[in-house]
Amino acid sequence: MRFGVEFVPREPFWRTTLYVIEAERLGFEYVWVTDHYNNRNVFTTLTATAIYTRSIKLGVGVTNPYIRHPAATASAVASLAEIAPDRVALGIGAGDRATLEGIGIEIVKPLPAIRESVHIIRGLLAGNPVSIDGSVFKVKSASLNFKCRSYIPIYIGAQGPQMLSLAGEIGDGVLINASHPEDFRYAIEYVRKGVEKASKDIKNVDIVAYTAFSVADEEAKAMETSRQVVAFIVAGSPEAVLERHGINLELASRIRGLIVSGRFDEAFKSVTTDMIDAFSVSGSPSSVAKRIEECLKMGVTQFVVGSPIGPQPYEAMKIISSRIIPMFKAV
Ligand code: F42
Repeated sequence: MRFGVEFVPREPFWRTTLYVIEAERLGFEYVWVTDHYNNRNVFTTLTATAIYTRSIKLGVGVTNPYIRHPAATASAVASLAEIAPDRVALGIGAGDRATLEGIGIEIVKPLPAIRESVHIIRGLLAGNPVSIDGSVFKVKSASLNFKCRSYIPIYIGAQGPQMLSLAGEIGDGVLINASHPEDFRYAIEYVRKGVEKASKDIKNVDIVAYTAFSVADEEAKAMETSRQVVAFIVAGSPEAVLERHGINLELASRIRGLIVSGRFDEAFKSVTTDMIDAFSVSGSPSSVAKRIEECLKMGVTQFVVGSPIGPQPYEAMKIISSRIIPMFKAV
């Protein structure tokens, strides 16, 4: 099992860079940086971390085909790979609806948009001239003016069934935004469908658990730290997902209403332990290790610890490095 860590570049770049230097020292194999227009830019963040690290893989986790044309994304990742050869991975997804709509960008035909984006990006990175008369992208003839000398695996950030299958079909990997084994059971079934459609071997697809995570020796403290992130996850979760975890729909919609109206404290207070259990991996080292084990059994091949990581992120990364990663080294 590979371990990664996710950072949302909300903090000054030097803090994220220090976290990534520490993550590399502690044995994390991947760092994934999220991409939302209102946070620091994912490519400048990854460039800074590339310069101060030697081996940790640098993942765009994840961009989308609407904020930037796929040909421009190809140029950005190829440029990053020139700075950090053979260390870059590209994650692309439909984009966060609320964030994009906030700047007037509509998510249109997400499935063809992702399929066509991957076609354009893969072609450009391979050094081929690309033309496509797609239902979202029309490209007469595109090519990069420089060679990309690294292979850059393309991961699809996916949650819906059709996107999950598309990820299995065309992706080198899939980043599944979830924290509970039942969600991975559900998701991997669809990924498998796409893998079979492309007559691929699922062993060649990196199945990534992109979790909300919090670990501390004190279970209650770890759980408490996830409360805020879980409130936003509950607010954004489709009813089918809430029902899968037996979450009270009325309470979930109350939390959604509180968040939309900016009454965050009340929203956070309304989060239940069941919600924290369903939408995060939170607790003591032994309880999170048990959850990771369950995800492994579902077919997860990379486990990404996402925000908040723990009450003290540095302490939490040290706990993961010394008491959790070694448990899964051999598997
Ligand atoms: N989003 C960001 O903006 N930034 C990030 O850094 C980020 C990180 C991230 C990491 C992992 C991950 O899994 C997701 C992440 N996301 C991030 C969220 C991601 O960008 C998407 O918002 C999220 O994955 C939800 O999208 P989805 O994969 O579920 O796809 C959506 C669009 C969806 O509704 N899919 C449906 C499905 O079944 O998969 C199909 C929707 C569809 O195709 N509808 C058609 C249409 O044309 O709209 C019509 C209906 C039909 O069936 O044809």
